[in-house]
Amino acid sequence: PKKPESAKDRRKQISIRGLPLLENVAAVKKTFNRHLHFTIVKDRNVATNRDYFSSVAHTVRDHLVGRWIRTQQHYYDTDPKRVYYLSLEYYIGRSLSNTMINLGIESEMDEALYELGLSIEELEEFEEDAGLGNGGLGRLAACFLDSMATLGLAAYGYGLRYEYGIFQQTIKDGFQCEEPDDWLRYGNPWEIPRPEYQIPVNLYGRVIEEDGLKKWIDTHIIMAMPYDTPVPGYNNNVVNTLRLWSAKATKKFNFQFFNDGDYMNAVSEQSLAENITRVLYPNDNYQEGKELRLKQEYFLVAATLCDIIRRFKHSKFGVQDSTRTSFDTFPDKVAIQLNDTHPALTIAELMRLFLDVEMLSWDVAWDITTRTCAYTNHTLMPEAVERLPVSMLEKLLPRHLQIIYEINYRHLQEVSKRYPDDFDRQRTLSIVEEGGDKRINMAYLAIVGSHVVNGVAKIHSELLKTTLFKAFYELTPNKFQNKTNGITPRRWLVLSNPNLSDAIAEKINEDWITNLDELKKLREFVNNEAFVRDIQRVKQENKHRLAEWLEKVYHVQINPLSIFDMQVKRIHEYKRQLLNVLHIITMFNRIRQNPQGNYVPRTVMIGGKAAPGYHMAKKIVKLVNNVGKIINNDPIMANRLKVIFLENYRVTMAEQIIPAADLSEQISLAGMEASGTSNMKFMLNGALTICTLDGANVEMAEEVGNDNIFIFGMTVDDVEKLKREGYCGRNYYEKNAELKQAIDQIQCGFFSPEDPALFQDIVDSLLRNDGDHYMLLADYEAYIACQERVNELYKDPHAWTKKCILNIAASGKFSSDRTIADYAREIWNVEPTLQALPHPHEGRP
Ligand code: IMP
Ligand code: B1N
Repeated sequence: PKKPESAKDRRKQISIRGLPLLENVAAVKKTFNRHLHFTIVKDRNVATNRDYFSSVAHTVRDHLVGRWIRTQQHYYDTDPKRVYYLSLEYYIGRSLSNTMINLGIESEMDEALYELGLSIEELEEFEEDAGLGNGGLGRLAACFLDSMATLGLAAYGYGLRYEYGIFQQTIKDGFQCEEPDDWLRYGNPWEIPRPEYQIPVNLYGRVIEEDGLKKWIDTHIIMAMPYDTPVPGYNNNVVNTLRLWSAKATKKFNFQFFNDGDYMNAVSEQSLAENITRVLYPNDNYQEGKELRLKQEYFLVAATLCDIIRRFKHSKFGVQDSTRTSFDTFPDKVAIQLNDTHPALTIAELMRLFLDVEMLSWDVAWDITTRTCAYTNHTLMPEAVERLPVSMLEKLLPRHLQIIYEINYRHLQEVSKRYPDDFDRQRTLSIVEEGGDKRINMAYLAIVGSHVVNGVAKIHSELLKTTLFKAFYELTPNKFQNKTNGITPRRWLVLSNPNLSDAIAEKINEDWITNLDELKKLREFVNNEAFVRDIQRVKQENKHRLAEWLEKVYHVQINPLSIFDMQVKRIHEYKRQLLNVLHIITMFNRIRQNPQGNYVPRTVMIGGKAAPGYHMAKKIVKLVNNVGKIINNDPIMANRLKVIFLENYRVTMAEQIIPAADLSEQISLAGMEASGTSNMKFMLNGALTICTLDGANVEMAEEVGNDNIFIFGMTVDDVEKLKREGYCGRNYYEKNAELKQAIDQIQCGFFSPEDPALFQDIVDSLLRNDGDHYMLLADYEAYIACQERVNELYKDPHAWTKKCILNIAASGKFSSDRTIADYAREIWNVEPTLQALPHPHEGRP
């Protein structure tokens, strides 16, 4: 096989970026040097690569500024309906390459740096990931920002500026350790602080009534300081804003101490208030129910709504003072999308502002609120549903609790009109859950307070209607919609896989970058031998590059001709990384049993973070590492089987590894994964998928055809049936000798000789009567058989690559542009457009 070329050579031959314009190259060099001098304040004798990175980032940022100001000015002039995406998470990753691509200045930057003797690839490595998210939900928000800007929507992302993002995972002796993600240590060139637009947020206090008006008094005040990050659209001169709030103590904070003259104490206590945005909660699909988390959620909601209302009032043709006094048009000018229930206090806070501040009547306020808000559900997992203790709300947000009670009272009145005397139904539909400790079901609040509720894949949206939200669906069927998730092809193809992008562009030009359905045209070339070879070559180069990197980092020799088999996602029992491990152990045992046999070689890569408090997930990490250690050091396995645990999996690593994948593992128990989005990234990058019929896998199969995807195991209906009949893991264990052997090895310490009982709890979770909620063992046999089908196909590289091409060609549906266009038309009532704004140097229209 061909050796990979140097990074520089590769970049030079990339055609999708076009040729650099010489005068632009000269300008870039000048700007770069100016920033090194005036912004970074270093000369080239002492400047380090990190300084060069900062200088490059500032140079690129300069290209955003004119467009950013112009775009915002344009919104101010034309006063379109604004779309507000509210999310506790934005999993952005790096911004340098993405910005250059969207602005179309990659080749110029490249050439200029080359002429300066620098390599942009090396410098890129100095950018920290903005890891303000846990996994799919946060990354989805980031893809949506890109698509909203690309589709010309007057959209704003609102979130929190965590000082520490998702922890850095290190593996010590096979165990996961967590280290703080101090991502702002060297500054963040993309953010602009806006201290002049700080907003006060209230917490605690009590409610009094005065002249028939409710007043929330004696509150603690914390300031919300906005930091703005530009969000460029692709090739359209649009730059939207992501506004992230940071908690700041007020001058008057702890004024008890100030009054007592205890100045030192007063100042040092300020940091307590600032804890609100200190750190991202590292849980995926799990709600912890901590007070600090509730503070984070309210802090985002309160600051954001204040900003939204300020912008609504003040919009209208060049007048500085408030011009809108009536809120009648609010739902025509404002759409608020709630990314899960995390910002669902929006419903209560909007009502509070309308009732107590703007003095609207309940009915008017409620009508405006529900027509403005829409809620996206991302999970059916019961442990992820936010149910807030009433006691906590009472203490932190007493006025909001009153309002929620009133919302529930009126809602239940409607319910009892619909279903007189059906008290059971009234209880199921209540936002307030009675019982031991009273709780507010935030999902129910979000449904009642929204005009649309959506799931994130077809099967998930159907399940919402028949399970979690059944009663609400029956009450208001028209509220329920589906919006199948998507990913941005800019980051997940153009940026991460330039060679594949080029190979595609060579055949069908570049329209697919903003219209991913165009990829369908590749079907024409599936019998074009030169094209098949091209696609094969690109994949092989990507694999070679990854193999070199893996060998360097993990000191394991990788067979670049083996199947690169990847499962990268948060470690969670429902995602069934353990099923993958059982397959690995089965392969291992087969090879040991018959070392002479002919095996299709595999390199299995598993990566992902376990929530720090999730015991079983951490054990799974340890198991993968231990299994890898035994296998990778067994000479009999040689170049036939290797197992790598990818340490500290994150957005940047995803970009690096996904283009080299042959096989994508999407093996959750049917009905558990709401959508999944890494499945889409692999498909777009020419990997084949082995999957259950869960989440968006179902629609991937629909798009590509069942012959071109490896489906195995129970369907949602099968799972239901088995649950009813009674699942017993032990039965499968007793009946299947290979399965039994694998589990026995885990149990007896084969993979943990230093501590034979180490994995007892894993084995228990699989075999105990009330264990294995995710029914791994029921799918084991089908999974192993399906993996054998994978091997068979891999033996025929030509047939394999054709299926890869058909997968790429069928992945158009999974562009987040399609997702956002659907949200725009079916929820927000705004029209997407690819029409560019004028270039900032052109005159104003
Ligand atoms: P925002 O959307 O209110 O945060 O404002 C963003 C940008 O829109 C500002 O920085 C201005 O460029 C423009 N803008 C907002 N309000 C006005 C105004 O009253 N007159 C002119 N431009 C405005
Ligand atoms: O959201 C993704 C989906 O593709 C995934 O299937 C889904 O698991 C994921 C509480 C969550 N659902 N719920 C969460 C994250 C953090 C948290 O504190 C729940 N993440 C998902 C995008 O739709």
